[in-house]
Amino acid sequence: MTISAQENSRLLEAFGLSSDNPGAFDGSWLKTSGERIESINPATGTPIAGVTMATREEYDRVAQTTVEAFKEWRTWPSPKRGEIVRQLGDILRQRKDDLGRLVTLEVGKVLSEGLGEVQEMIDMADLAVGMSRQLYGLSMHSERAQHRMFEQWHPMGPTGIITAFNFPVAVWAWNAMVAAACGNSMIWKPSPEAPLTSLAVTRLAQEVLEANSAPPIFNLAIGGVSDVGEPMVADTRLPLISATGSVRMGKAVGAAVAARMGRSLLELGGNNGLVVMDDADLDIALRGVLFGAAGTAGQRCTTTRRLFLQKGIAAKMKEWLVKAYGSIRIGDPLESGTLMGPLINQAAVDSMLAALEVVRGQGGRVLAGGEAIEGAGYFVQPTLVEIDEQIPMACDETFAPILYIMEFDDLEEAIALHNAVPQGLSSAIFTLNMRSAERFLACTGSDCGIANVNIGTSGAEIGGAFGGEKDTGGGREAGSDSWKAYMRRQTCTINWGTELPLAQGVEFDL
Ligand code: UN1
Repeated sequence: MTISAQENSRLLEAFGLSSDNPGAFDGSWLKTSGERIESINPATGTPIAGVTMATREEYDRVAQTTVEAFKEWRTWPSPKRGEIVRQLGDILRQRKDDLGRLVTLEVGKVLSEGLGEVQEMIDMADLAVGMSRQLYGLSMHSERAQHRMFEQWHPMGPTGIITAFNFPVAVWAWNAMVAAACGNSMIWKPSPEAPLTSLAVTRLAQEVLEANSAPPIFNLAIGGVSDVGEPMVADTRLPLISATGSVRMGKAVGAAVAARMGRSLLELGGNNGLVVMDDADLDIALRGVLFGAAGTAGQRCTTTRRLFLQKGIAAKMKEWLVKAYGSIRIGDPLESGTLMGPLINQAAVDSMLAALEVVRGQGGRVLAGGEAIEGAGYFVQPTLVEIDEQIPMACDETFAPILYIMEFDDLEEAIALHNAVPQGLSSAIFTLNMRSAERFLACTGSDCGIANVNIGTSGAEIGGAFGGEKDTGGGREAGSDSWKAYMRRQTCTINWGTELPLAQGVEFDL
C-alpha cells in the first residue's frame, strides 16, 4: 500500500472530514445541494473524498451571513481582532504536520513544500497580528488656522477570496489573516481541485471563532463558476474581490468587478525569467534554477519559465542542467526524498504535451524530459527546451515544468528579452558584478513586481508585498503595506476654531 493510501483515511479523520462533505460554511455547515465532486489524489488518480458543492442560493445565504458578520466584526478593536488571528496561527502551529500532509495528498506538492505552505500561513498570522496594531494613518498640516487634518483607515467590507489549486491554503492566509485584522468578514471560493484543504482550514477557523464567540467571518462556498464564482464577482455586497489564478480568469473578474465599481486585487499568471551572467556563482545559479523551474512541478505562479544564459557560461550550464534534470527524483510526494510530484490532473498533462508539440513546431529543441510518465497519477518529466529566439509559446504561461533556455551576448539584450512578455510577476539575475545587479533592478531593468539578485524567482517571503505588473494584474498581497487594499481611506478635517475659513483662500461671505 502506498503512503498516500494509508494517509487518506487518517487525514480525513484528523480534520473531521468524511467521504461526503458539505461544501459551504457560514458559521455552521450548510446542507449543500449542488453538484458532487471528488477530490482526486493526483499521485494515484484515485478519489480521496467527495464534496457537495454550493448552489447559487446557498452561496447567497453564505454571502448574507458574511454581510451580517461584518457589521459586528468591524466594531471590534483592531488588536482584539488580531488576537483571533493569533489564535488561528497557534492552531495552525499545532496542526501543521497534518495540514501539510493533506495539502500534499490533495495537490501533489512534495511534503516539505506542503509543510512550507502551512508555515506560510503561520507567518501570515504573525504578521497580521502585528499589523492589527499598526494600521496607521498619516496626519498632515492644514492650510487653515485652527484646523486639523488626518487620514484614517476603516474596514473595507465583506471580502470575496478566490484561490487556485497550487497554493490551496497559503494564498487564503495571505488574504484572510490581513482581511480579518483589518476588520473584514470574508467568503472563500477555493479551487474545486482542492476542496478538502479548504474544508480543513475552515474547520480550524471555526474552532477559533466559536471559542471566542466571534461572528462568523471566515466563510466558505465551494462551487463552480456559475453557482459561486460569477455571483460572487457580481455581488455588490462585496466591495473587494481578491482573486488568484490565470490571466484569463483575472481579466474576466477584473472587468466584472470594475463594472460595478468594486475593487479587485489580482494576482495572476507569471512568466518568470532568470538571467545568469558569465560572472555568476554558477553553483548557486544552478540550484536556483532547479528549484525555480522544477519545484512544485512547475506549478507556481513564480515558477522559472525562461532562462537567459550569457554566452560564456551557456554550454556549461546547459550540460549541468541536463544532468541534474535526469536525476530529479519524481514520485509519491509524501515519500521523503521525492523532489517532484505529479501535475494536478490529466488536463494539465495534456496541456503540457500539447504545448511541447507547438514548441517543436516553432523550432524548440527538447534537451531533457518532454514526456508524460506512464502509470498511475499525473506525472511528467521536467523539461528543458532550447530556443534561438523568444518563440510565441515562450510568451505564454504553460502551468507545467517546461523551462525555455535562450543565450544572450550582453545584459541589455537579456533585459530586453526578459521584459518582452505580457506577464510581469517575478524575475532574477545571478551575477557577482554589482553594476549588473543594480542595472537589473533599475527602473529600466526588470519590469516585474519581484526582482531578485542571486535568488531564484520563486519562494518569496511573506514580509514583502507580493504581486506583479502587466497581465499579472497589478495587485499586491501579503506583507509591507498590502493591508491598505483591505481598507478604505478616509480623509478628515476638523475645525476647532470660531471662524469658517475656506481652502484655497476662497471667499463666500454674504
Ligand atoms: C503562487 O504560486 O500563487 O513566492 C504563489 C512563492 C510562494 C508563493 C507562490 N511564496 O513562490
